[in-house]
Amino acid sequence: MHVELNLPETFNAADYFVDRNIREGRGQKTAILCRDNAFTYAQVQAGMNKVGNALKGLGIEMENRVALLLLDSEFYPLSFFGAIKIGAVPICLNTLMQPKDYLYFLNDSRAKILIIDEELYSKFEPIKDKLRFLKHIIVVNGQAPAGTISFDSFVAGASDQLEAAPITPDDACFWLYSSGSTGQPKGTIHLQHDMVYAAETYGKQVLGIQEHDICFSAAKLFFAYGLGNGLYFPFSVGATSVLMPVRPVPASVYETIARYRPTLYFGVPTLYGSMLQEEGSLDGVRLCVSAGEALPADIFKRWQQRHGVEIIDGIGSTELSHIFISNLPGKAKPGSSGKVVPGYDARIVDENFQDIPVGEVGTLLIKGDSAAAAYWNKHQKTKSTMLGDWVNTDDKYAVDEEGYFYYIGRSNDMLKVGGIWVSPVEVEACLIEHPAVLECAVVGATDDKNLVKPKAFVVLKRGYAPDDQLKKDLKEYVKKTLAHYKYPRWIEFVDDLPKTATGKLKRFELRA
Ligand code: 3UK
Repeated sequence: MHVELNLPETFNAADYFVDRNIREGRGQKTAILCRDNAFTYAQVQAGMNKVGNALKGLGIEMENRVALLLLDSEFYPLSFFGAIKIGAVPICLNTLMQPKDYLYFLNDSRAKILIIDEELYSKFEPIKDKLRFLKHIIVVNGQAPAGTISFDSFVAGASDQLEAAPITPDDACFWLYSSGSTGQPKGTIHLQHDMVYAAETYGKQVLGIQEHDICFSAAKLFFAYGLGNGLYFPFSVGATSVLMPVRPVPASVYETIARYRPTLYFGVPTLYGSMLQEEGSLDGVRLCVSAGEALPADIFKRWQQRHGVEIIDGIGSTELSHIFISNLPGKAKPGSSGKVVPGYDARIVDENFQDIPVGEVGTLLIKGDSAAAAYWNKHQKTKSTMLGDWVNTDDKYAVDEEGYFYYIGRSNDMLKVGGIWVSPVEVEACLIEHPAVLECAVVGATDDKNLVKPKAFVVLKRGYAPDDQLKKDLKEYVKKTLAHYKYPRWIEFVDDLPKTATGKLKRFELRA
């Protein structure tokens, strides 16, 4: 089912998500709660306008990319919407990556300016001389190192009045990088109308979000999931968002819930699992949401028993902006991803793209107007994913007679670990550089909570002892070389690896 947005010919998402709230009388309403501060919509508007004017002052123009490497704080909405308001295109970068990843993101996107949190600067510093297009670095939340501009001096003297750039619903709006099992991450180009579509469909019809809601997303704003939860869903109705700059662990999350009493809480399965092992309450929360990877039925049931609140699982993707199949409050089927969200259509197809009967497993295709336009400068990948109206999710799914969808697995080797992509190929390429490793293979294995984590099978070079110390060393090696969540939780030493006649690794044989 398609939902008609009827947006005007001239449309700027920053005007829609920020300025409209002031026009509709919500200027004094709290938009953001962060650390000890509250920011009204009028304050967010003034800050956004200052950022927009300051970007213009540095020569940033329409369609230029503005890279954001930011923790969740009030600087996120100001920078994100400040860029969009002048027609520039923010890129929300994952803060958990390593310097070499930032080198790629910044050169691939040709961003002219980076707005970075002081706490993350050390991950950028090693690559700063290798950037071919970056001209300016703005540092927020701390001291500006030599060669950078502090946020305060960036906006000093900038006006808090700004006319929105007269762009269209189909102009580029923001990018997110999405990773695959092979090749570099893909800059996923989203348009001005995409956030509106997700807010009108999932936001209003599944969450039933309203002005009096307070959202808290443990999943960060740089994820497509967190960006909706913590920014454009609440801003679509003039609600409030709690932004937490620190790492989302059970203690920080329970403390934030107790302090700000959100009504909607958004997490990922791994975090729900670890929150069940710690003390804490959920007073005030009316609904919990899970996405990123399948929520085990056991976690759903234990959460319901302990907190008396339902977790609704839904599947979304970076390419579709947000969730397109979801359980509905009060109607959740544990272990299922739920039903198609109104506004989207789903097909389950065979390898020839023919629809297959109910109950059988096939590839999930999704249609809906929050889909990305293309991957930046990746023509072949764009063609194999964006199939006209349909997006190929590369997920294996089956649907039952009642229309509930069941996640079966990926059609490639990618793993979802704590809701974030891990490419087995990347972890293997890292392990192989360790002096002790001759060959290795990485697959997904399930932990005691039935959640997937990377496991490595390792063939050692002659002269290395297969002991626990070496297992520890190998884990540490990956942890410090790649983003930490990618490290193998288990290492198994083997004499050889299963291969095809042509020497291709048979990864599927190693899966438990
Ligand atoms: C997997 C799930 C089973 C699935 C996302 C909510 O995760 C998000 O986006 P990504 O691009 O990954 C997309 C892929 O992740 N997946 C996500 N949710 C579920 N598998 N059950 C689920 N509930 O393989 C999908 O193709 O990182 C999640 C909203 C926005 C998002 N971008």
